[in-house]
Amino acid sequence: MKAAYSIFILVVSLAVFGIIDVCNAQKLSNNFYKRTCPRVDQIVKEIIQNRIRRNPDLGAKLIRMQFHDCFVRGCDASVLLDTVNNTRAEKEAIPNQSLSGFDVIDEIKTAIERACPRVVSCADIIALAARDAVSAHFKKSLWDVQLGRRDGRVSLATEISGNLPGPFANISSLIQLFNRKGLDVNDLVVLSGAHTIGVSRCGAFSRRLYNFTGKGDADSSLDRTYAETLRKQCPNPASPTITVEMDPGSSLSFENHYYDILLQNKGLFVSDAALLTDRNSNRAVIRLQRSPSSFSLHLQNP
Ligand code: HEM
Ligand SMILES: *[C@@H]1O[C@H](CO)[C@@H](O)[C@H](O)[C@H]1NC(C)=O
Ligand SMILES: *[C@@H]1O[C@H](CO)[C@@H](O)[C@H](O)[C@H]1NC(C)=O
Ligand SMILES: *[C@@H]1O[C@H](CO)[C@@H](O)[C@H](O)[C@H]1NC(C)=O
Ligand SMILES: CC(=O)N[C@H]1CO[C@H](CO)[C@@H](O)[C@@H]1O
Repeated sequence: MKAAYSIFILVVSLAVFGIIDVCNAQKLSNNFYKRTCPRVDQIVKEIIQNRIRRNPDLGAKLIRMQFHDCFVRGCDASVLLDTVNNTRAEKEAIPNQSLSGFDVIDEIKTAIERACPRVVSCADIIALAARDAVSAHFKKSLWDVQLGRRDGRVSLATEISGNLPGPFANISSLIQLFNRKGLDVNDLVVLSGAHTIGVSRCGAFSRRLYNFTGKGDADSSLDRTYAETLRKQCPNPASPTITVEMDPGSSLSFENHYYDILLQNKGLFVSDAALLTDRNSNRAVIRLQRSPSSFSLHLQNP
């Protein structure tokens, strides 16, 4: 139950802190568009519901997009901008090559512009769409989204590094990068719980399977049986087009199962496994794992 609430509160804090601290100190509110675009919530919800039927994995795509947006220049939709004048945009950077869902945001933006032109920011649309897509398999919204983010005009591929952690990040650099956004160790552990949904390409972790220290070995912090399974799924280190579920068998359900996996040494990335290597983050993992009722059960029977 605690896990449910923490995930709930902290996913929101990602959205909120991103703008208050990093962006333009604009105050967010629950009724930001009450007069100027009262149907904004409804428009987003309808389009997401339509899309989810064809793409049940849309929640994973959009919450990851929000994470990438918020960690570079605050939650300002800079992740959506295209390259102009040969200055490569965030989209072009390697971590973004596996982002998707841009067409969904475009569809929503088009519908909203028709209803209330030039009022609603793309950053708010990303936040609402991510919430609604993750919540789609539940009977109600999993968290509140406050609105009022303003869009930026700058997007630089060079700003990914130093802001977004990579899958081989150790615990000290994870803590440092999150700290820079006003997020603490507990926030790091809770937000990493988003890896309970979605997939990863082999390339983001296969070094752990084949040649971790340069001696043709596997990462000893990874469960050996699980490593064997992963080698079968990713038969060569690059396997660029193959993806695997990050929370096997449960990658469409948003609950605290990620922490079970972590404690069995089956976290997929070095950055997942790293959460066990620090006293405070380890404690947070155990606390979240012990939560008796799963996220979804709790929310369906409040
Ligand atoms: C703590 C640092 C984090 C690292 C190092 C990290 C890294 C990654 C990587 C490497 C992938 C796979 C991408 C690929 O296939 O190439 C991934 C996927 C994903 N990440 Fe993270 N991530 C982090 C935190 C987060 C956070 C805070 C969220 C959201 C709140 C998030 C949500 C997701 C989701 C949902 C996916 C699956 C996307 C899909 O199915 O397409 N991650 N992450
Ligand atoms: C791109 O370059 C053109 C021509 O040099 C210039 O007029 C325009 O302002 C530039 N656009 C941006 C976004 O920098
Ligand atoms: C963690 O990673 C950072 C950045 O790659 C590196 O500078 C640092 O030495 C690493 N820390 C440990 C304890 O391995
Ligand atoms: C493993 O890594 C080492 C050091 O980087 C390299 O010399 C070696 O060729 C690699 N082995 C394989 C099988 O790729
Ligand atoms: C979604 C997206 O824009 N992906 C881009 C990521 O970067 C590569 C390489 O620069 C582009 O080809 C992709 O289009």
